[in-house]
Amino acid sequence: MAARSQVALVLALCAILSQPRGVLAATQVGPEFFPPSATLVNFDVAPDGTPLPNDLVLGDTYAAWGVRFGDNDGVTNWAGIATSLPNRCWGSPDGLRPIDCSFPNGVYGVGAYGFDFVLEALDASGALMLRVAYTDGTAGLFGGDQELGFLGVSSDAPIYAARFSRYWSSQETFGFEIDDLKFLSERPTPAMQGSWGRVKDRYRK
Ligand SMILES: [Ca+2]
Ligand SMILES: [Ca+2]
Repeated sequence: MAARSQVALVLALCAILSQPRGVLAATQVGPEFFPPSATLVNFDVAPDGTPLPNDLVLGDTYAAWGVRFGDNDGVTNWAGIATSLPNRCWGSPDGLRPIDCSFPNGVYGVGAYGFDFVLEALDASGALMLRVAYTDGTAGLFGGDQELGFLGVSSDAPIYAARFSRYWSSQETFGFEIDDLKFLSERPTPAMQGSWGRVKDRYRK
C-alpha cells in the first residue's frame, strides 16, 4: 500500500513537471473577471448604436469589434432571461442550435449570461480548451430566478472560438439563450487574474 502511494506521488509529480512552464490552463471565470476594457455585446444595438431588429441574423454585425457569428445565429426579443433589453441571442429560431462565435484575432477571456447552456472555448486548431456548463436543473424556463447563470473562460493562450449550446442536449423541446456576451482582447495581467479571476462554478446577478 505504501509503495502504491509512492508510485501515485511520483506519477503526480511527473504530471506537474511535464506541464509547459509559464502557460496557464484555461480556467472558468465569473463576470467579475472582465475589466471595464472588455468588449460587451448586448445584442440590442450595433457597434454604431443602431438598434437591432428582432429576428436579425447577426453574421458580421459585430465584426468591427472582433467577433463573427455562425449561420442562423440571431437576435430575439422573446421573453426569456432577465438581461439587457430588448434582445437576447440564440442559434436558431427554435433555440436548439448552437451559437458559434469566432474571434479572428484571438481573445483571452469570453463569457455570457444564459440559461441551461454550455460554453466550449476552442483554440486556433479548433481543439477544445475548456467546457463549462450551467443549468438550474430543469429543461425549459421553470426555475424562476435560478435560471439565469453566467459562464466564462479565461486563458493565457488565445481563444479563437466560443461555442454556446444547450445543456439538455438529449431533448428537443426546450432550447437556450445567451445575452451580454463579454470578451477580452488583451492578455490578462497577473493583477487582473488576482482581482477578477476568482473561479465561480455558479453565478447569478
Ligand atoms: Ca440584450
Ligand atoms: Ca431551466
